[in-house]
Amino acid sequence: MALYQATTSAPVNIAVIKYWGKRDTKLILPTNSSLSVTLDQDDLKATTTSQTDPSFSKDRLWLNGVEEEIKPGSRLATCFEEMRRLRRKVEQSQGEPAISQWFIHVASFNNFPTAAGLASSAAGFAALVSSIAALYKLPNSPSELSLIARQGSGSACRSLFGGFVAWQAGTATDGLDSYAVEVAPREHWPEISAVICVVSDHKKGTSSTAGMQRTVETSTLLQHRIKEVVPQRMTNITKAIKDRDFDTFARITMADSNSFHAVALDTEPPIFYMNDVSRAIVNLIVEYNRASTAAGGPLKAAYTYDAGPNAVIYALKEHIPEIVNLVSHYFPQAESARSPLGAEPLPAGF
Ligand code: 2P0
Repeated sequence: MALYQATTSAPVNIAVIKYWGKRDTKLILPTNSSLSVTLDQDDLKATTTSQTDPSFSKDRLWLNGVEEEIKPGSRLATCFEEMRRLRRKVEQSQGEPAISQWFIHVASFNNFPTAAGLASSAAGFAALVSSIAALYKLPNSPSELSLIARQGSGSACRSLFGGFVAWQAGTATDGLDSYAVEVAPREHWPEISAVICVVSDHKKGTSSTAGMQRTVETSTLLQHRIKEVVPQRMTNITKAIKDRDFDTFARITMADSNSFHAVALDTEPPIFYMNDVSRAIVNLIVEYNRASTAAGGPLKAAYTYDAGPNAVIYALKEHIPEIVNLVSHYFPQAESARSPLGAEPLPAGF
């Protein structure tokens, strides 16, 4: 029985303004700000338990029951070090017991449907940091903890919050102004939902970490995206979220997905994350929206794609059944895992 133990979980987030490119690869400082929506369904999260005890002989980590090596100087080692640094501050200023000198054991599980093909690093590093923060009873805010999760994996800093979250790129070379902030809590816009269309559950060909660095080194289009495109979109989508304006939210979301995949294509050698099925889903959503707007209605759905072929479709809850029927009709082989952002269970038979 360990002296200290804590368990917390962290959700998956899907960016609508994409993070793609680092200005500092060690500190994980991005070339542009990004913004995500948190998938707060119960079965899309990482749950992590940390323990510390004087009898432990080294830091250890298990992912879904399999032990991972914590290499010196690695992102994992940095997260452990940074959390100890925060604990030492509390020990020194408030006379708390000096447990930061003991080793830590961490066990993390993610319960994503394996076919969902969702990146696990964001939820994983966020859960790691929040569980050690709970273990150490740290007084730090989620934004302060996001500075550490960011050093595990950039997108992880956004999973310290639920709801709508911005990662402010910052300009400082020490990274102290590069952290996540809440744009709006989940309850602000409960009608928004996501449908995850699993196009392929194979591991992606080019990792995000390697791919984005190649883009930074070789893409001229990225400079335009960083300087001209993203800052305006961050402002406009933040306003759309605050106003619950789905039409603007959808336009910007789709435009930014297109822009991210365009800079991937503008990389040398080019990176293709979307495939023919991904592109067919884009066309389906474009036609679905066109039919609505032609009849004087609003945009009803927004697609977005990360570093892989799977589609995430954001829509208001009232349109979700229609969208699921549409996708299932045109892609009868596809397994569409509906993910209402609320707590509804996955419906059977999708
Ligand atoms: C995002 N992605 O904003 C973008 C969109 C993929 C496409 O964040 O090197 O796994 O660990 O900081 O966070 C994937 O990048 O990369 C990512 P590292 P990460 O969600």
